[in-house]
Amino acid sequence: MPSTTNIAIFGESGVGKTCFTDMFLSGQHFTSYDPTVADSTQKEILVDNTLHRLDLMDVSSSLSHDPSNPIFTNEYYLFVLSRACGIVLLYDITCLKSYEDITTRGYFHVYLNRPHFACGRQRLGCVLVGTKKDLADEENGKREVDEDLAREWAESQGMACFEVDKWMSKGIDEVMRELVRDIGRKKRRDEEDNELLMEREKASKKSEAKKTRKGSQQGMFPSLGDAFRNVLPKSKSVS
Ligand SMILES: Nc1nc2c(ncn2[C@@H]2O[C@H](COP(=O)(O)OP(=O)(O)OP(=O)(O)O)[C@@H](O)[C@H]2O)c(=O)[nH]1
Ligand SMILES: [Mg+2]
Repeated sequence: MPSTTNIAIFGESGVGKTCFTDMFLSGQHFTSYDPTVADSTQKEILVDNTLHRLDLMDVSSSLSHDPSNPIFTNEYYLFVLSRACGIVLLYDITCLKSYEDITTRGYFHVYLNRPHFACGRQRLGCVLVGTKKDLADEENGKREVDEDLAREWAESQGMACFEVDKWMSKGIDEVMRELVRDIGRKKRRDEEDNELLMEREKASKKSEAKKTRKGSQQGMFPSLGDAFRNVLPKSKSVS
């Protein structure tokens, strides 16, 4: 049985987090949602011949709350971050503000809360996803976020980006597959960093031990000269 990977879905209020989550979990977006069909937050998905079980947390709160009482510091948000290995950053293609919020404040606060990441992780898997592609594709479409703008930002942060709508079951599955791959990459980078850190610690302990051995070979009181210099009376200066 595959182990469970927790995924958080972040985004402004109304961008389509619940529709996205429900389409992935049950193949239906919530306007036709039947709670008796999909009562689980988990789904198994095949990624590069390996089965993964994903548990989705639909974080249904606005990112633009009062800054004096930001969601990012509330207990629920920290709880979500302490469980998640991957994050879907959602914005609405027809709402520039939702894009700006998630790619600046939203993303920034995720990284500000690094100490709360799951299992001491330094990196989380991430994907950027624009929703409501159907509205942008319509004649006289309502697109406010240029696809290239989103792609450039995502590339600059080392993540993939997608555009979907709430009917795109396969497209949403593909988003989640890419996220699983990114989680794997980030995990490997964390492990490499940890190995490097351990090697450095080992090397510095070794060189400390070498110094101590050298000191004891030079004599018991190698720094007595300095100590005496401070104790001995200074020669009087001739005025
Ligand atoms: N046309 C279109 N409408 C969408 C799409 N995704 C979501 N919507 C609509 O956008 C509205 C908000 O969708 P939700 O999934 O409830 O958004 P949310 O992010 O969960 O909202 P909160 O829970 O309030 O934060 C609903 O009326 C959806 O039907 C989409 O891809 N295309
Ligand atoms: Mg919702």
